[in-house]
Amino acid sequence: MYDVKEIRDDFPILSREVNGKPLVYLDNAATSQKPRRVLDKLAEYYELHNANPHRGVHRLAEEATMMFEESREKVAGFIGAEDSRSVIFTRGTTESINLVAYAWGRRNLREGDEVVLTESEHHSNLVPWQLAARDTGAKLRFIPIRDDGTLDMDEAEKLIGENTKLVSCIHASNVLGTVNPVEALAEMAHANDALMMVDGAQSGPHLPVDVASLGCDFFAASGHKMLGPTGVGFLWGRPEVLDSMEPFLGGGEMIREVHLDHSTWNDLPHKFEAGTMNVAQVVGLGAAVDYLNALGMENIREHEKKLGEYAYRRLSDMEGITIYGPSEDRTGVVSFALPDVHPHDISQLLDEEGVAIRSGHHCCQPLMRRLGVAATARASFYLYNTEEEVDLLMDAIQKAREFFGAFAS
Ligand code: 7TS
Repeated sequence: MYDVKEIRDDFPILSREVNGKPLVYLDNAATSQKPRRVLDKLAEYYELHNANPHRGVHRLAEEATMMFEESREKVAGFIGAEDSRSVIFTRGTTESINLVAYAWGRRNLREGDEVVLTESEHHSNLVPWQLAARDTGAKLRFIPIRDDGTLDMDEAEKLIGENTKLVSCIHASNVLGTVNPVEALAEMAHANDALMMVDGAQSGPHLPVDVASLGCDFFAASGHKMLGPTGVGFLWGRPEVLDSMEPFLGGGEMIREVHLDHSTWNDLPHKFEAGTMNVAQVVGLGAAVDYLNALGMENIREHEKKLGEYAYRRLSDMEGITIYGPSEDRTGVVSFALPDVHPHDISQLLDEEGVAIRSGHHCCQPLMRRLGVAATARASFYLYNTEEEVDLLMDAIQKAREFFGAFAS
């Protein structure tokens, strides 16, 4: 049984107040809150086990190594990766994509090659490829979105061709709530001997993910959006592709032998984990994965889908409001705009009611241009949000409307 009241009790921050009102936290696409189990794990790690893993034979170093590697196994299981050596810990999605853009992109792209992205990418799946394209002479191509926020797959079919070397795409949008058909894109990429990368920042925390059935070659996600600490995320890569790549960062731990004039590389995953990692955060991410598994990703998806649809329905009933993104098959991310009110003003007024939403371009400036706006207001739900919170959001929006209505007249 999915008992949201019980779940909320696991998250200490959810019982605090903001401006004298109970916190209604609806900025989960930016970062999630953390259950006590994760917070306790961080404290336990530092209080009892802290050491530099992989480098010592003393007891603490062994315990730290074991906890670090256990997290890798947990993340691998969570995304259906057969071989845990194919899970590389990074600082998050942004670093994971940069790793691929540097370690794979700089070596494999050349003039005439194309990297296919979409119009709805977060800047972190766009700027690294702009930099790689600038360095290699490769070109970027973009799959357009339809007016409802879904990808134009007919255009995708035309764009992905013999010059394509990589297709990289968000799995779920942080603005529109769209879930992209990455399986179909992976098939198109592979039919052209190209690789497929999936930005899973907004899917890993919210949808059951199985990298084998997605058919991708790389999958990136951030721990802090899936109940884990900040400063940790991961890149999964198909082992043979990771094996064929040169390192990203050089330093300790990623080497086998170092001479004054050259070095050789460690095996996976260590080849891509230079220097002392965010060990406590990696361990905390393992505890977050345990928490998600205990609830069940199918149940979490179901809960958020219901909340997203309920919020979409309630917002649609409001006169004059614009809601961005598809009306069906959406995640718990809902972007909207009120006539004649700047999204920043909406979120500021909502904050006075204790309701935390986000406004801005959400690191998707090209998408904002495509939508013809500078910014949107965005509510994003997670496993601990409730229908009552959607109602509080609606009450707060109504209040904001009345305030601006009175102000305008
Ligand atoms: N990709 C997508 C689709 C995202 O939504 C985000 C963060 C990132 C990549 C980058 O993740 P990071 O953990 O490396 O920073 N999205 C948001 C957001 O929507 N509001 O704040 C951060």
